[in-house]
Amino acid sequence: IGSTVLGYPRIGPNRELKRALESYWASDSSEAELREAARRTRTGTWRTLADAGLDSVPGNTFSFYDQVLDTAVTFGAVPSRFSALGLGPLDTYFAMARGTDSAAPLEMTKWFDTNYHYLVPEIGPDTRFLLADRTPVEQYREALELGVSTRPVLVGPVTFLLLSKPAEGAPDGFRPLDRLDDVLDAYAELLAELKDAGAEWVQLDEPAFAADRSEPELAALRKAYRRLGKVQERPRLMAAGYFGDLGEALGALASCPIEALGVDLVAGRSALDRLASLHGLHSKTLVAGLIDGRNVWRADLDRALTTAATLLGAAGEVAVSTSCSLLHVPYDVGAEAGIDPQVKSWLAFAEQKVGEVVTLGRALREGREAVADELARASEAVADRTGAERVRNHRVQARLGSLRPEHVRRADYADRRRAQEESLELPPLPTTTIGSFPQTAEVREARAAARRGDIDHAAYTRRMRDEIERVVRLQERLGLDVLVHGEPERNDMVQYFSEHMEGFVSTEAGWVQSYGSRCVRPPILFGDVARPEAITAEWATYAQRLTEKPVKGMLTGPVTILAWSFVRDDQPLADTARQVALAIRDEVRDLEAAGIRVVQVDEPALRELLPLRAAQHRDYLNWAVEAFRLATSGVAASTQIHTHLCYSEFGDVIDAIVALDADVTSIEAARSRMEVLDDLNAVGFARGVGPGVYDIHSPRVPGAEEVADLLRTALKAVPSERLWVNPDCGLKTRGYAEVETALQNMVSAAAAVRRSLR
Ligand code: THG
Ligand code: ZN
Repeated sequence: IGSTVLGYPRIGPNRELKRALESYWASDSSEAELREAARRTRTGTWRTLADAGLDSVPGNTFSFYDQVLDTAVTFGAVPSRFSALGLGPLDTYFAMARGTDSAAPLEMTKWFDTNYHYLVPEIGPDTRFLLADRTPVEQYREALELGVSTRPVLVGPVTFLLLSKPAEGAPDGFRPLDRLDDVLDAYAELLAELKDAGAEWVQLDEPAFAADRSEPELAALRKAYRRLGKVQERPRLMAAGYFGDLGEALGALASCPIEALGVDLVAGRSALDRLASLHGLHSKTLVAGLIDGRNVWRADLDRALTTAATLLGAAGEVAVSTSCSLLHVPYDVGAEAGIDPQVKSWLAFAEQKVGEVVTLGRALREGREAVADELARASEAVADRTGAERVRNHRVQARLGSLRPEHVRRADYADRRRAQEESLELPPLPTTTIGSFPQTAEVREARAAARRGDIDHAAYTRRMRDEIERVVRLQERLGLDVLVHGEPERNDMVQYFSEHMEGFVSTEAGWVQSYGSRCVRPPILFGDVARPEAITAEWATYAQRLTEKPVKGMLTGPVTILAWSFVRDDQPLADTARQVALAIRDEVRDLEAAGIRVVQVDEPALRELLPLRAAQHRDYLNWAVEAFRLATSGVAASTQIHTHLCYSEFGDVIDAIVALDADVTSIEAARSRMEVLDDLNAVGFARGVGPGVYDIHSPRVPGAEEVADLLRTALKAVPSERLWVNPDCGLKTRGYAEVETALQNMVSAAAAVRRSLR
């Protein structure tokens, strides 16, 4: 294998695939045009990777939407509500991803601890597994025609089943993993066809084993790779685990009759010591994941080589690779004209990381001298970053050094409550929104024009103020109790704050796929974080001057800012979190000083950064909670702190939600019929809570009676003094027509239930 990468971005260097998909979905282009655009992005990737000099080029890394969905479709796991639609293969595939009028899409959820989201296959006792789709074989042939013999990459059979959920109607106790034997038959058939087409290697990804796994699950892993290893005519097999230390799965895989094992030596560096004595590795190729596939820093190639050298005796052959697929980083740092040259010299995106792997591969084969220049330049970049003055802010460091326990403590809740009642004079069941209002074309256009320099600062401010005034008037007309300014000035909640803080740079083209055709542009946090001046006070106070009702200031919390950025790797995440928290703390205090009485600090990504292994949960939750409290405890008892958390699956973080000590927490709940309230009660949560009363992710507008029903359900779990009324999430992605009606219904439902309280 020599040198390789585990996977590559696929949306296109200029998001060509995104455009092609969205145009096809809008019926503005044909299937043939979409397929042609897809073929071009694949060709580009294969050329890039082969020309760069990788010894083994990954194949099948393209996807029209998601690689887990691809796996389900390849092996025939298409639920009948989609196959019954009678659509062609591609439209059936998109129906599973996006739903249709009559068929709800597959559920979408986070891909381990990344910001990528995959579609959850539905597997039942009756799912008929077979080799239903031969895309991996076809793409192997397509690359071969260009002269590249690729190593097709597939989601491994055990991870595939572990990520699936039982289909509706499956009997109690059924687990998708029960179907392992049948799935293995289908994988075996695909392996044989790939062999027949000429493939020498196939990569099977098993990242599920970077998380805690039970003994039966480990047994399933052993069984799977013994079975696949014994397939008569097959390509050589490489099993790859990433996003952490594979723990016991490492030994399980090493004992199986496969030819290579890919390990993540960045997130899973702790496995290093055990590799030397790993039984079974001597007859295998160890694919050492030494280049970080999830972050954007240039590697210390010298250190990586030293690590690789220590492994030479442990395995039959040592190859070098990225720690995981490069799907999680942007294409090319060379496309960035706006990043400060010094910071830019510290960065490596996907293309640059391929170069790093090639250099390591040559060094292993030909000796360090053969790549002396590359190694020297890498060392210089690393040393320059370590020594750079601009990474350090002595004032911030001194401030961190002087933090005391009282900096993370607020007044007693009872006192806060009294002071806030007096200050805010809210009715029972107060109504509010999560913060953002629909982003109209005019608002986007104004932001773009300001960026291009087509309108000056004064004109931009006027346009934003007009929008804020419109949104405030609308909320007054609707009769909401706590208003927001609507956030017209923000693109993405993390991008916006990073652009106004020191210690970050932003990219112009650094898009990373989040799900389907949707991308984000994570900011790069390279140095000590500081906030030179107030960021949001101007907009919030403008809104507050327009109304007697309290206006809620809207901020993003420290954990979410870290989760959705590329973060420096030269100090513990907890330290970086504290710096971001101090910046937010200043912002909260500035809002208070400007007369804002309610401040919301959102932490939608609190669950996202939770480590994959339970043994590390407590440490993470401690610093995450502390960072939130540091950000929010600098204000008077009378200032009401809100927070908002998206997504469900709160189970693992529910104690942390209590520990945040926010006065009011809004949380997703409409789809689970308010069940989250019982969960909160069970852990002694006794603060204000706003369980979302309607699902903003769907265009459906709920009726007032339906919302009132939900509120009555909620009142069984929460006393009226603590219950708030709000949607599930921000309204940014919705249109005004539906938002107005939905909020109107929400407000009248609150009024009706309020009347029945008296
Ligand atoms: N911001 C960031 N990360 C996130 C979210 C976010 N991760 C989790 C979740 N929210 C992911 N959801 C989305 C939803 C919409 C889009 C991206 C991620 C999206 N992106 C635009 C697109 O691809 O067309 C680009 C937006 C832009 O122009 O900046 O619609 O909210 N950081
Ligand atoms: Zn949300």
